[in-house]
Amino acid sequence: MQRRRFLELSAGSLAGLATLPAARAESAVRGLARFSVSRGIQASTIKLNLRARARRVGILPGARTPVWSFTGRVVEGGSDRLETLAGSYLGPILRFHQGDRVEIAFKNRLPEASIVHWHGLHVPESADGHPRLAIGPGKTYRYSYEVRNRAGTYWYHPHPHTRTGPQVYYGLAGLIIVTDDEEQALDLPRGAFDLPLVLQDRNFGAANELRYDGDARVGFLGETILVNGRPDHVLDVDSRPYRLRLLNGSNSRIYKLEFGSGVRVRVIGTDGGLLRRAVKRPYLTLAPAERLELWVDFGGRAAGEEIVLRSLEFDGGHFGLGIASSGLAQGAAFDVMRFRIARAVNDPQPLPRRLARFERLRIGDAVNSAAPKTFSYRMHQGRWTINERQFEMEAVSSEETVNLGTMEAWDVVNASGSGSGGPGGMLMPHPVHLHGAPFQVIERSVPDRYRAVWDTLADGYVDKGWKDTVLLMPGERARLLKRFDDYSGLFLHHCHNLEHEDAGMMRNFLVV
Ligand SMILES: [Cu+2]
Repeated sequence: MQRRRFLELSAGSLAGLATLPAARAESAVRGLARFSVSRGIQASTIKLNLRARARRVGILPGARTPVWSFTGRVVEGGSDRLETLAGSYLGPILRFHQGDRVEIAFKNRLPEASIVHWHGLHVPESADGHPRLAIGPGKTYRYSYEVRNRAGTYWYHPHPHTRTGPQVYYGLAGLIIVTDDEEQALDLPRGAFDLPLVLQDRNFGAANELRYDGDARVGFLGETILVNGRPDHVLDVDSRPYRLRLLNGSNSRIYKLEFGSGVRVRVIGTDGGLLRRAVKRPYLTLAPAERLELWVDFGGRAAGEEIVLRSLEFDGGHFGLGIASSGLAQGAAFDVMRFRIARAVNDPQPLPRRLARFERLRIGDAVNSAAPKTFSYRMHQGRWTINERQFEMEAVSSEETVNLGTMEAWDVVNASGSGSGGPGGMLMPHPVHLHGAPFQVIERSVPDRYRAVWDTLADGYVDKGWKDTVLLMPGERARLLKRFDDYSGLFLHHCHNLEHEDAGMMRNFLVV
């Protein structure tokens, strides 16, 4: 009965709307389906005000849910640069063009310190949202940076030390969509056919309040799956191709995504934008903070037909350790959302054979090609560590110091279960995120004894593109090539399981 009500509410069906006050119902529908991607925006100067503040949003039937949200306003540069998602706690979508000069005044109206990180954007140290830059309640932080990234799907979220998990959980996150001239010239689905989908999991209490029962070992795993901040998400689509921009905005949950009933799906982009050519995968692995851009063809389907996007079962590697009792386990199967064919149309739009210029990095160009650095993610003496060290606000080790203008090879290793792993450190996935410019994954390996777990997810990896986050399943090793160009200063590398990060699985790197 209750579930049925959720469906009506989020589907925006007439029956559902009738149960809501008119204004709220209308905004809920807009929040679900209306995305107006502007065409042909040009690089210019953009000035925005962004606030983090408490408010209430109607998510479930009944009482509105207290959340923390980013809200924003364009001061200069055109109102189409900021798009509010009505009916969602998510912050506004920021739309940038490569070459934009961006100035953002971030005002903290939370009852605690915060700072914003522009996840995936290559920005100066002063604009990167390092925890040492966190500002207290009532204070303002001024960001200034140039958008240097390729066209792609990026995002922003808080980054204060020990409080990133709860702040993101209570609603502080938003998308950044960057375009560039190359992408604008490409015949990909646009406007209403270009849809961002932010996947998150949450737990709700009896008064519809968000319940944060994160655990420093497993992280947070919720039982209600939200898409763009809405439960039981149903999206009305035409029977034609779409571009879907997926962000895993969850604190800890990994998704293994599959579209039902033989829908043609191609991956066209990763964290750092478009691939050279589209690739096919049997399913899509999406770890916390990762993005995938898809070309999905609903062509040839009849009005009324529904396609379910599911997350399939996989081995979450937890072996029953500390899983939040109320939540779906890591690796459990569930439905994420449904697409409903609202209109049968004849509107084929073939997928371009070539998508974007793409420069493949070569290990021979790394300054340490003969001896890649190793960064080992594991539990050490009961704590989450990287090379047996925890986060310290200003500290940098010798291997964390790199020279400006060079490229390095880094081996990131999920060393669960080795040495003094301890019971809580065993077999936990770690999605590893590096700030600064994106990197490429040139190699992966896993020891035989972890192979079976790895095999349940690895066919869904997309390593051909630019990445800023790479999932390491237990025992897994990935070799990354990363350039340290443009900006010297102190940046971060860390696990993007936000509860691991908050518990210290984060370090600085210093570009000198
Ligand atoms: Cu981790």
